[in-house]
Amino acid sequence: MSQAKLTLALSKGRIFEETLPLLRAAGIEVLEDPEKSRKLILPTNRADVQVVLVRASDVPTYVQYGGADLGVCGKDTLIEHEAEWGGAGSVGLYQPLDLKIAKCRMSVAVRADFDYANAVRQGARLKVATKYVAIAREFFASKGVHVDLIKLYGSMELAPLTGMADAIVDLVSTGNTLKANHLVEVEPIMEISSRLVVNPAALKVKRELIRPILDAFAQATA
Ligand code: PRT
Ligand code: MG
Repeated sequence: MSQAKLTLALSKGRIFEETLPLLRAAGIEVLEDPEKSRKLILPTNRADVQVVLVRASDVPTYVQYGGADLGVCGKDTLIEHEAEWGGAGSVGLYQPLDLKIAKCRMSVAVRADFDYANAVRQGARLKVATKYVAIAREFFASKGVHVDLIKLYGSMELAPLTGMADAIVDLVSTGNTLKANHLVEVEPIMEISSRLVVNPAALKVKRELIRPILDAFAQATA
């Protein structure tokens, strides 16, 4: 009888690196280094577990459609993915654990010479560039601030510098990127960490494979 195989979706970089210790706690060793290999499917020490490497923003999609049984992605990515599908809870992804890895915060930043507080006080209409349009829309709506959102896919820092936007909404961890581009953080929006997401059908069908991993991850992040 062919054995069921478990597929875990991860993105290269910080999420892969920071998930490795959790996998190890579950007795799983990834056998290849994604920075050295061009492979997109990585074997592990367990014949019944494999890792697939996808873009960070594609992790929820892979798990939703069953291309992977489970995955790890930032809360930012999850919120934006769910917004595309009609809001929180609409996608039906099971989110059992905050893994407390790849931590950062979502913030508003502006050019050092832009008086954000004053612009908000005056009720000015702000041009805001971001990759995180759902989070930005919800945040400014809750403040009653009118914004024109400009969707970008990266290098948000450039938007205020070129005059295209008054502000950006982006992730900040050390603050070095903002500093290097003469931007200042003016308002935090939310704390971000990475979550485990599980396909609900997989959880039923592959329960005996998934359950011990959930338990080991829960213990390692407690
Ligand atoms: O890079 P790609 O377009 O493929 O996707 P991605 O940027 O979503 O992936 P990746 O691997 O960069 O980030 C994956 C997840 O890590 C994000 O979804 C966040 O949940 C989390 N994370 C944690 C971060 C950061 N910290 C972070 N600092 N993601 C991005 N950054 C970027 C930030 O956007 C900014 O450009 O790093 C820069 C700021 O860092 P500091 O240290 O200079 O403040
Ligand atoms: Mg990135």
